[in-house]
Amino acid sequence: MSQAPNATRTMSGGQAMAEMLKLHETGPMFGMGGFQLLPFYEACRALGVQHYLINDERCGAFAADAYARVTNKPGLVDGTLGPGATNLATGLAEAFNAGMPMVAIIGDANRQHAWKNMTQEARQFDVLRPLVKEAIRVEIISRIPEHFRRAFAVATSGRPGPVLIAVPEDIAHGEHDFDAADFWVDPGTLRAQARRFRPASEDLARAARLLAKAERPLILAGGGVHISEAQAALTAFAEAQGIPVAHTMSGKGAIACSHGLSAGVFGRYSRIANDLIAMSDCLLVVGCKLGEIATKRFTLMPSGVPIIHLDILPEEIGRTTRQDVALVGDAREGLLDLAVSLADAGQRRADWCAEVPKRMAVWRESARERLESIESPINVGRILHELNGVLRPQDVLVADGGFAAHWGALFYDTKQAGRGFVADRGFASIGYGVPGGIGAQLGVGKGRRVVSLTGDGGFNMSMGDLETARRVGAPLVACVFNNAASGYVKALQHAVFGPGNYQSSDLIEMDYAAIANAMGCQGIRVSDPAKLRGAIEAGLANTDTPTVLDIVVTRDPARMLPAADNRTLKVNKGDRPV
Ligand SMILES: Cc1ncc(C[n+]2csc(CCOP(=O)(O)OP(=O)(O)O)c2C)c(N)n1
Ligand SMILES: [Mg+2]
Repeated sequence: MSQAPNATRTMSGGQAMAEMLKLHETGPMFGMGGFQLLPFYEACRALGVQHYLINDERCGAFAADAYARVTNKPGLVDGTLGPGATNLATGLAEAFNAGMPMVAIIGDANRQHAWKNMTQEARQFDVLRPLVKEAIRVEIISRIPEHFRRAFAVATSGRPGPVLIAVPEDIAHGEHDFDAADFWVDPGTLRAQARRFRPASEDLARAARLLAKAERPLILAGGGVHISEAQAALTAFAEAQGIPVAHTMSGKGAIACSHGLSAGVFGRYSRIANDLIAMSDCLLVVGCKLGEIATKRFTLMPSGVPIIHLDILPEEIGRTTRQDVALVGDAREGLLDLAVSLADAGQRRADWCAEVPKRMAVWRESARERLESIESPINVGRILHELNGVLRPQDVLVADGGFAAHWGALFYDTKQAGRGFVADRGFASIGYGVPGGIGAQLGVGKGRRVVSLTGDGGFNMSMGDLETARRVGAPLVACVFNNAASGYVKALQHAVFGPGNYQSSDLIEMDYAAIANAMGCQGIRVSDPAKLRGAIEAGLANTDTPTVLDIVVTRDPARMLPAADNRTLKVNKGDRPV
């Protein structure tokens, strides 16, 4: 009996790529074209796959990263052969270190002529390989559907991360009779967290025993809580067990900052959390790498106190800090499992929990001078104070890689659990504020507003993409901390080498409001702290164009940091460095 041949679909490699993206129900893609991927661009147009031109591929990767942070859907970015591809490096490193799902497509040389001094050729695959979770080069056109499924599966499962797909020109432009049945997707891999798994039962039992007998336990929450969408489970667990929650910069919003059990950020900067760590008799670390900043360069975690570490990546546990119990699994599932193993203990620990609002009130009093400062140039603390007053629970604050993120982490209060604070702490590059704001704003939609904080140096790096923000209809409000300096660097030079000893850390004072206005955006310069709130409100009220608030902040390098940076303290041999 003759068998009917499988139905085929004749299409270009580029068409097959766009078709696979459409099937994966992806959000917007950011990129800049070149010859190699043109059939893919044409297919995106024809199929209605949303694609936005960006003015710098690094910004494209940042926008994709921020989009992924607020949606947990893979961010999408592309770059053309050569400089387009290599420009992705910083953004890929961010997504890799932060565990953000991303699919990055790069054009590659036509294999008929590759490595014969083709224009724009370089060992780009080798450059990007260490910065991604998986790198796939398409060598056989018929395998495009399989490779795209694989890319989404890798990007969204385990610790999510970026996946690189390199597509040679002849593959993108070539035609093939694809097997129609090969155009399918696994619906379990459209977004993170895919493929959840739970910790081993004997490890859960050991963890539950330690927690049950603890009198002053503390949860240390990292960005993994957001990737796992474990915020509700974590809040319920903390309430039922009577356990305060401290968070890293990426973990802000694991529990609402306004919640009575929120102890704020821990690590290099802290309100009360570092003190609570010192007082605690059992630490439960959830979805957190315990890296340099979270641990104050590996000095913060007390010895002799039991530590339970729940993480989806087994090899991350114990990497920086000794632990007593390793719980390998998804944060949400692990917390739900722990919850059923433990009797409620909220009442028993009421005194311990009461420490949090009590200490927080003392901290707030000590911070009042910065939060309510009337000084001009403006104190950055005052900006955060106004944002705390104006932003709604569903809004998102994005922070650039410099000290904007540190001020934001320390002083900003989220009003509901969730990723309401987005900071590029995977790689901490400056230049994230504008593109991160674009990606976040497109991710959350216009009903929610996005404010981004950036230094003038970071803004200088990426202000070309204000044009993108305007074109794609992302009305973010970018607050530029205008200190006419590479401020973090100047502040560190001040602390380490002494007043006056600054090298290559001054900038010309620019009028960013005028620049924004000239770019067709709303620009407002603010030098009077009393006018801050009105300016922020004017920005939020404008959903037609992006807004730039050019905020003149302190020029004094002794007062730029939110608190002392432990790396600058003079240390004598034998002393602890903090
Ligand atoms: C791409 C990149 N280069 C250098 C750094 C090191 N760095 C950290 S903060 C900072 C100062 C940035 O200046 P600005 O954006 O004006 O922020 P400010 O600290 O003045 O608020 C620098 C250079 C970095 N994080 N990223
Ligand atoms: Mg600056």
